[in-house]
Amino acid sequence: MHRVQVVRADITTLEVDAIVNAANERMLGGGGVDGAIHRAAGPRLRDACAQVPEVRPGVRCPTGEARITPGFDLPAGHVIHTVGPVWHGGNADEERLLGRCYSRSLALAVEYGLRSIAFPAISCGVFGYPPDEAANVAMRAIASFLEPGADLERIVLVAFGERAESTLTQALGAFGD
Ligand code: AR6
Repeated sequence: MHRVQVVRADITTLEVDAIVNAANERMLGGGGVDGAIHRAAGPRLRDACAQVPEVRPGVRCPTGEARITPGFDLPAGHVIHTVGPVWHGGNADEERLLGRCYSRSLALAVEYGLRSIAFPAISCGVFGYPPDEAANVAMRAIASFLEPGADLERIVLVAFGERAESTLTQALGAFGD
């Protein structure tokens, strides 16, 4: 896991090939990190999102999947939009769906030839996923993705605050190097 690091930051400031957005299925913006990314990327991001085809009415990106757009005014070249599960107590397939957010986002990054990617704590805000459990899911998904030797050079887990930083650092530490 030497390619994985925890960084305390506002994800919209990071100079990486892609930042991941914790979006919703409509993909037209929202609150939390989604709102911050849309504000920093400028209105062209919403236009690009609107052009992503709907898979069913009102759904551009189903929960557990990912879509990619340019980053426009962001320092990051791309935004990978993924939709985490809403926490319903842990027995509603949340863990599998959250893991898929990470693996699908990483797969898209590799497909586009990207070398660095930064993730926020998907589902850990409005969607209510317990941050310590989510951090372990994230590490497991990343570790199993990296095993086959994917080309990614740098995977950043963004901590938005001190508590998030210690949660993520602890989860990463449990995986060793
Ligand atoms: N940089 C990094 N992390 C951030 C930032 C930032 N600028 N701002 C917030 N976070 P949330 P969710 C952290 O609620 O739970 C939206 O309305 C925040 O502290 O943004 O997946 C969407 O449109 C938290 O740890 O995403 C969806 O409807 C984490 O990002 C819904 O919220 C995720 O919090 C998605 O909910």
